[in-house]
Amino acid sequence: VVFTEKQEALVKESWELMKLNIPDLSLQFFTTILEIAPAAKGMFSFLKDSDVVPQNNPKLKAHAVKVFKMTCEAAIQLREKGEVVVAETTLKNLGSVHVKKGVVDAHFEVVKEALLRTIKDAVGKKWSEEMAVAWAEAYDHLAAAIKAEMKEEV
Ligand code: HEM
Ligand code: ISQ
Repeated sequence: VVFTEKQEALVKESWELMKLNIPDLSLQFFTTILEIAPAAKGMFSFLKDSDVVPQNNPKLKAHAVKVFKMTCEAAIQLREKGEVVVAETTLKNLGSVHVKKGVVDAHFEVVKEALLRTIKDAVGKKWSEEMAVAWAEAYDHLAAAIKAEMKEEV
């Protein structure tokens, strides 16, 4: 894969802007996932006892931030070595959690779309198609690693 310095810079630059507003962005990210795929509601423990998205759930925020951060790290790795390598223990855990929750491959497209919309809102005027492509590429590689691990799980 050819992932350029420019692409890495676009991802890092937008992540720096996103960090300024983590509470709102993590909620927006999660809400957008459920807007695109309402059926996914049942998979998340944050929604166990309610129909509405909790406004201040530390676990929701922590998981959302991990998705942002891991995608950003994937971009850096793609630039540095042309591939995404997730630490073995992290990958094992993610594979097992996602299989247990009933996540399937198609859900990864939903999360990607929600991620890209969240980034677009977060960066405002700084948004570009090129920025979206860079995030999408990094995400696809990270998602591929998790999906492969999920297949090992069974
Ligand atoms: C949990 C990351 C894709 C649904 C998690 C956790 C992380 C994470 C870090 C917490 C794991 C733990 O509890 O130890 C990611 C990343 C993804 C991804 C980096 C893609 C690159 C997806 C997709 C879905 C999904 C596609 C399906 C819509 C869930 C659910 C949980 C979870 C249901 C459990 C949340 C809970 O109830 O505690 N994910 N995820 N994830 N993820 Fe993902
Ligand atoms: C877990 N996995 C993927 C995306 C998420 C978004 C918000 C909260 C938890 C998540």
